[in-house]
Amino acid sequence: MNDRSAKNASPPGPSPLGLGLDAALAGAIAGAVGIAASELVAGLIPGTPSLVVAVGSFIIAVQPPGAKDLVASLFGTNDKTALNFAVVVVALLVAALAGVLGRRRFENGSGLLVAFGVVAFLAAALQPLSSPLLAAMNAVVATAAGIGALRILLDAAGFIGPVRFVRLRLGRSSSPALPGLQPPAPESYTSRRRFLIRSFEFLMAAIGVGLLGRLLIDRQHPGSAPVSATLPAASEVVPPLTTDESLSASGITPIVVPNGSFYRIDTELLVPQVDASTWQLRVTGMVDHPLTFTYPELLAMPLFEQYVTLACVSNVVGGNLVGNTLWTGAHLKEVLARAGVNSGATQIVGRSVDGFTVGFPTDWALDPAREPMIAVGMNREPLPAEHGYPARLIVPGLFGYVSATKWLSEIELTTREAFDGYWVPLGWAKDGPILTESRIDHPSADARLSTGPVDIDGVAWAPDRGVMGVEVRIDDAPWQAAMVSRPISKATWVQWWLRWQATPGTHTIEIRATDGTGAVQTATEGGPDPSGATGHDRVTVIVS
Ligand SMILES: Nc1nc2c(c(=O)[nH]1)N[C@H]1C(S)=C(S)[C@@H](COP(=O)(O)O)O[C@H]1N2
Ligand SMILES: [Mo]
Repeated sequence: MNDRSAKNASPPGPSPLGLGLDAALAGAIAGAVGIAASELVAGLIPGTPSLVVAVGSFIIAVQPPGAKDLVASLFGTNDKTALNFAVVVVALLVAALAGVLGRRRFENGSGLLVAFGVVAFLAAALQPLSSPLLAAMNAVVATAAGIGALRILLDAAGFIGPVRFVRLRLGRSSSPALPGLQPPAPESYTSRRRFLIRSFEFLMAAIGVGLLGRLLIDRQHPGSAPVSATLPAASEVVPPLTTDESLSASGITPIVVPNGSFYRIDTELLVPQVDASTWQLRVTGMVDHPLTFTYPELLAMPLFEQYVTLACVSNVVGGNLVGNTLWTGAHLKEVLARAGVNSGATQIVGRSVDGFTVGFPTDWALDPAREPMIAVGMNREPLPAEHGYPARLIVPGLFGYVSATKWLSEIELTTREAFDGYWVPLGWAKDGPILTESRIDHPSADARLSTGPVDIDGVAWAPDRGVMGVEVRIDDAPWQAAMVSRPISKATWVQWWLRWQATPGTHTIEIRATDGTGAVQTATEGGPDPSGATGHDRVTVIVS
């Protein structure tokens, strides 16, 4: 009746479903070849965008307002890998469809791959720092490689063009059945085997080339500062920490987090590499004297040091998107004073080279009790690229999303009404003061413990109101005060510790902090959106 039933009727041939699967497999592998080729080109030729990254960035950029939950979890390191992975999987599915379409008319399949290449090109060309020419070049390479592979694989599967001919030829030459042992394999079986071997070879090649490309791409985007970068000594330095400013309980979260373990959150799939020799920081908007700083000019400003705890609004209760470190930088207030802020300028907007933006109240920054900074150093080293090299904002007391602009390129003075930072239209609060939070680091959830003394410890923070105390509760027993490290400043977290005499059974450990104003951390669970997560951290342990 139709093609399908005709095929069904011929007994030795593969089923239509089998044929469809072969075609889909051919398409998916052709897609893998195309993606691998594009990754290699991006890895070999600096400045060429990775198409996978471009499509991922495009998805990040077009997130519809209200996609808060997706967004809340999108930007950790693992989530970046997950997004790249998802882009590849969807691309392979589209390519599989191209294979199915191409088995009857090759042009339909190759047409779909071309369309896909165009989409990838547009996504790449739209990226703020990309070269459209290199993007186009890479999209052409990827599409050509994909179409070439599709042609070869569909041929090998016996679908198109010189198919029958190729099939017969391959079928004969490749089946040197051992004399006397077996009858020659049926032609379709042999050619299918050929096809599967070919597919496997292409798949292995694609994986190898793709991983090599990925490796080269990652090497172009290190998280560290360039090796040539050096940081001048600050003119105002902090004294070494006193012994009571950090607790010595073994395994406790360090009071100062090393650069390599500091959490990273941003919208970039690859760490932006800013050339400090051409980079400039501009101070614009409602000021008397717009200013421009080169990197050497910024480093020549009086630099100071301070410990500040930075936290992410999307951190969940008990989460690790928070860290305390020693920042070095220029006084934002001094830069603003030089520029001469106009009286109506109620908002400070930070802009990044990558287009990311923040906004926070001018009053917050000018409050005599705090010292916001244009940071250039972290733990007395140049800012690592993944934390904003060459310069970023650090504003004590505010969540990163409204303040801590990495790869800072512009500070604009405007009004609160005139502009909303990147995350505000996506459903996060316009104001982002860090909430009072505390976290149990030990014991871990569901730990099995022995009866007797157990160390309970963790960190608590309430920048920049400060932490006054931390209390622990075991089951329904009264709250008891934990030992707390002496706060380095109101802008930093503290460590807390309590020794507990564990008794057999299942127990719940709960924690709460009191901030510098005397306000006790709320037990009401909420967030993280729009203003940060609330509620007490709790772990359940089993003691025997
Ligand atoms: N350019 C840029 N700066 C940014 C972001 C970003 O996506 N792009 N994310 C902000 C957010 S949400 C946080 S929590 C902090 C995290 O800084 P870190 O990665 O150094 O810990 O950076 C802020 N600065
Ligand atoms: Mo964040």
